[in-house]
Amino acid sequence: QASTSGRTNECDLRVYAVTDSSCNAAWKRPLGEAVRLAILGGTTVIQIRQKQADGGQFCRDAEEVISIARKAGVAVIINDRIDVALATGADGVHVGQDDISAAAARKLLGPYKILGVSVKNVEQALKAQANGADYLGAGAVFPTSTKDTSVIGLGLLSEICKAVSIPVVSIGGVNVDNAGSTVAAGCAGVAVVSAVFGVPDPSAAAAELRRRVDAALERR
Ligand code: TZP
Ligand code: MG
Repeated sequence: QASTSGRTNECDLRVYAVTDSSCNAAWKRPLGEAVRLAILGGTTVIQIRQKQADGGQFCRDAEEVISIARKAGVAVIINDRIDVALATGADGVHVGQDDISAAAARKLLGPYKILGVSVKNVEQALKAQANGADYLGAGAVFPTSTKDTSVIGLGLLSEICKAVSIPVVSIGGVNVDNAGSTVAAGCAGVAVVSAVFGVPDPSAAAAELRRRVDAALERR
């Protein structure tokens, strides 16, 4: 990724779709098909999150998603697995607070891969930024059944956005109805699992999310 504004590893974070094997299974949609539909609707970045897959399957899935996404100019971020990201030539990695540290991830990735870090408060956000994160995922902002995690709400989300200079995406229970409120709170985009992959029409869902995010960005 070339730098366009002094910061390295820019990435269009407006509609950030995170894959989840359970959503794809529920709708009997193969991963590649789900990703194709999400991108067709206007998804700007894809994260592959395979909590169950072993390394081999994760690499094959990543290669397939990368080949689909590259043609559309959409970045692909790998959840947790730096080895999978490096082996497949993905655009970057996303790590949580219990994964390998942001500092270690940055060291392993080198300067030119995108590094995202999950945060729940201002302290974690500032630390991740200092340790080389390119963007933050803050949440869960709203209640969600996709992941067993605590809810931070819009107030804390806004504090996190104000505290850092890197972009923040909202995650957790984000949908078309509340996406705009997280952008109003300072987010550069929204990260979703079920709002795109857990619905009958991922393409239409991504398109509506994109409209809501773009409209909220316009109003800022
Ligand atoms: N991290 C914080 S909440 C969450 C993750 C991965 C789940 C988001 O899923 P959904 O379906 O968009 O609420
Ligand atoms: Mg993780």
